[in-house]
Amino acid sequence: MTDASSPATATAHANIALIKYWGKADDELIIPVTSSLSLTLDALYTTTTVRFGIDGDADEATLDGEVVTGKAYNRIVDLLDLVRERAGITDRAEVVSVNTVPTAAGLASSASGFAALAGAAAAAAGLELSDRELSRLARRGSGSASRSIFGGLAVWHAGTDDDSSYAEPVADPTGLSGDLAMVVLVLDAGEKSVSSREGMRRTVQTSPDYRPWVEAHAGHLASAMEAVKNGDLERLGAVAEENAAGMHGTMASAVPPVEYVTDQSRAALAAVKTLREEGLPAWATMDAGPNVKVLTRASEAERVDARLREMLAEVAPQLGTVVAYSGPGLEITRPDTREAN
Ligand code: 2P0
Repeated sequence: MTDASSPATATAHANIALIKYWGKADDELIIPVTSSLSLTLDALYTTTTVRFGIDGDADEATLDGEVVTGKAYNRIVDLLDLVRERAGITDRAEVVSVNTVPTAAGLASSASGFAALAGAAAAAAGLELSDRELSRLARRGSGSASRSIFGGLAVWHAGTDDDSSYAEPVADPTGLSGDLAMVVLVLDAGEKSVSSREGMRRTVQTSPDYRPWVEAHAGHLASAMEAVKNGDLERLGAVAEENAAGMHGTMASAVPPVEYVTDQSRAALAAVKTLREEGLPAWATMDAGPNVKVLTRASEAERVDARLREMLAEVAPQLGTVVAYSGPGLEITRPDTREAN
């Protein structure tokens, strides 16, 4: 027996795409143009508690103790509406969310945030959803959140409609995900100048390089999946770097350009290349911001981190780094239910 008014808490971890999602085929349902492949990270996560049935006629939300307003608030309400519709309830909810991001800020992630919200809201409303259904629900909040339902390596199948666009774990016969690490170079912890939503819309509509990138993308994903199957980190790293560079190329030729890459980002990308020349496993990827994420082998991660901090000390004195490893999928707890058992 579930009680729709009892709270539920969910924790979801951030993920970084190795093969990217950039561009929507359907803005409303968040159906992407391309499928994508990601690694969920242990060090970065969001914990969210949702309770339906509060007094008043509006949902309430806080993030790290601050009241959420504006667009961010509206996106939370939209996701709660989907859950209410499905559960057949009209109750307003209280949402309390906490981001855990060590050392430096600026990595607060809509992926972990909407995955945790989807999990907590569904459980608090008494819905029993499969991981695939949770992935589809999280996707409606933020595309990349579909992947944060799962730990380790996850693939988000683009699909063509709400039913067919979901993420799932990638078969990992050699246990490669356990050998992976990501060194996150936090060059700038501030708000990004152009939201990824606006950046991808502009890229799809105006960049002459967008279609060629999409055409190359299927080959990148196939190559990455083959690399995972064979436990081939070198191949995975090389294709991830190529796919991300291509994505940023499409942004550079958008009108006006979507510019996330800074001089410091370029210095970090050059440093990663130098590390490879020194014989260390290191490949760079970037998302909708100036920070550079470096894929490496777990056993080499501390060395890669130390070398990068050394090499970038002069050009980026403010640099903060986070060394992250493969993290778990969505965890849901319902305090009241557990007590009853
Ligand atoms: C990704 N990014 O695959 C890509 C690579 C950024 C660059 O997913 O509009 O916050 O909410 O679906 O998921 C960031 O986009 O965008 C993102 P919406 P989201 O990780």
